[in-house]
Amino acid sequence: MRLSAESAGHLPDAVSRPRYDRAQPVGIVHFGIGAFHRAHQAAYTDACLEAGETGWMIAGVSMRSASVAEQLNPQDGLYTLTVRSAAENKTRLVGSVAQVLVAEADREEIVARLASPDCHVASFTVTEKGYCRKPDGSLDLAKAREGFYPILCDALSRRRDAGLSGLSLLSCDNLSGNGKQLRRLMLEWIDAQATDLRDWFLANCTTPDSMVDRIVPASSSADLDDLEQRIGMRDEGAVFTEGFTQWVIEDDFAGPRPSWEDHGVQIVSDVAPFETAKLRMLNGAHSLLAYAGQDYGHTFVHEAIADDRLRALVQRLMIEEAAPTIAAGDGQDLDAYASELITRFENPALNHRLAQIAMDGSQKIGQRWLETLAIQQQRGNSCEAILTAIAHWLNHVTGDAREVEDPQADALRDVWQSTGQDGIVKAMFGKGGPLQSDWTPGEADIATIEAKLRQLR
Ligand code: CS2
Repeated sequence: MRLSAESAGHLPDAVSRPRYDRAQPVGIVHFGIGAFHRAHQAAYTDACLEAGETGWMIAGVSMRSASVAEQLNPQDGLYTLTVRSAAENKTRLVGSVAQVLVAEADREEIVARLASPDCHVASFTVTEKGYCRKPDGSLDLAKAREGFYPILCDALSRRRDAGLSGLSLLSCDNLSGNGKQLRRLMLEWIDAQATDLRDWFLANCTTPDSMVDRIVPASSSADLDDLEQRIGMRDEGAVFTEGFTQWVIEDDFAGPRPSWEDHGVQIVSDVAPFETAKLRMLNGAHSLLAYAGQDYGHTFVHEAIADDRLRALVQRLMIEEAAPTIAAGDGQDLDAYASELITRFENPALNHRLAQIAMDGSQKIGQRWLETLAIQQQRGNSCEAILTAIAHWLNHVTGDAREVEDPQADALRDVWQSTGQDGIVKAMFGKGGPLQSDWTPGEADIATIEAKLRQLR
């Protein structure tokens, strides 16, 4: 039996089910409806609907592949969310997703959904590369043409022409100042393609910054089989996650939104302290574990963090290197945060693959490692753990040991081929290289990274 609105009544009692009427307006269009969104924002929104709010069903948009549409549409948008820890598996049915649309095939419907008076929020988990930035951070217009920009722009023009309100454009990706970046990039698109929209956009739309946090490994077929055994039906859209969840959003909305704050979301005036801590500590440690962990022969995060050598590096990266660069906000305790993170990484039930985190490194390490390096460099400090992490990343992108999944994979390999080991650090991170940042590798940094690389290769 396949999960659907009709079969959901046969789920075991232990699986809690939405009690609200799902035939209600779509208030949110979400770009990038992967596992993360389903375990995070869609779950918070489901809690709002369950509490009796109306008008906040979500239309999910897949930018490229039709696979999520094929998983969820035959199930009437329903899927289960399972929280996993050593102690238990707790499963609930989530009802907040109305449908999944695919960017190219359903373009007109997506624009219509966004241009509807019912819609108030467009949100995004398109991953770092989905913003289509060049190495210098500006918008790559050729790539942007294939992304969400033209769709959103058409929908906003239609709203303006119809005299409707603007939208809150809510980025939920792991970029620093994600809302500010989205705004800058949207304006670059508008300036190039739809100058007449500029003033209306500025006056009517907002782009709140947000920090999102929940570890959501990609679901495997073994996970789905195991779930089927437990719940007695097949759920092709099932997601599996940890108990921890956090969402901090800048209080800057263009119009109505769900009362997410009633369900644990922090609505604040400044997201920066939460976001920098999360990116530089959690994600920074994750990326270190991903590259060094695979070089040390590990497959999963919980295995890598149990390796004393890696654990020591992670601790050093978080506490000695990243934490001192973060201006902690009220009530934020960075030492406590670091030890909570270690405990989360240790979760033996998640099976979070290092290879999943290793993807798209060229888009990630800027906000995860290079910002810390730049700040510490200004202070005259060096960062041994991050430099070690860079050596492992450089080793990874040779493509010799493992397949490299990265939009810049070819460019990175070309740099390796034309440069070789001597000079690789400058060629990658120096002016004109593929990894532009405020960090300029100094002679000592280069020597540290290259010495480490020699041990690896
Ligand atoms: C991970 C993140 O894949 C990755 O790059 O570091 O997806 C991480 O699991 C989340 O940001 C946790 O909130």
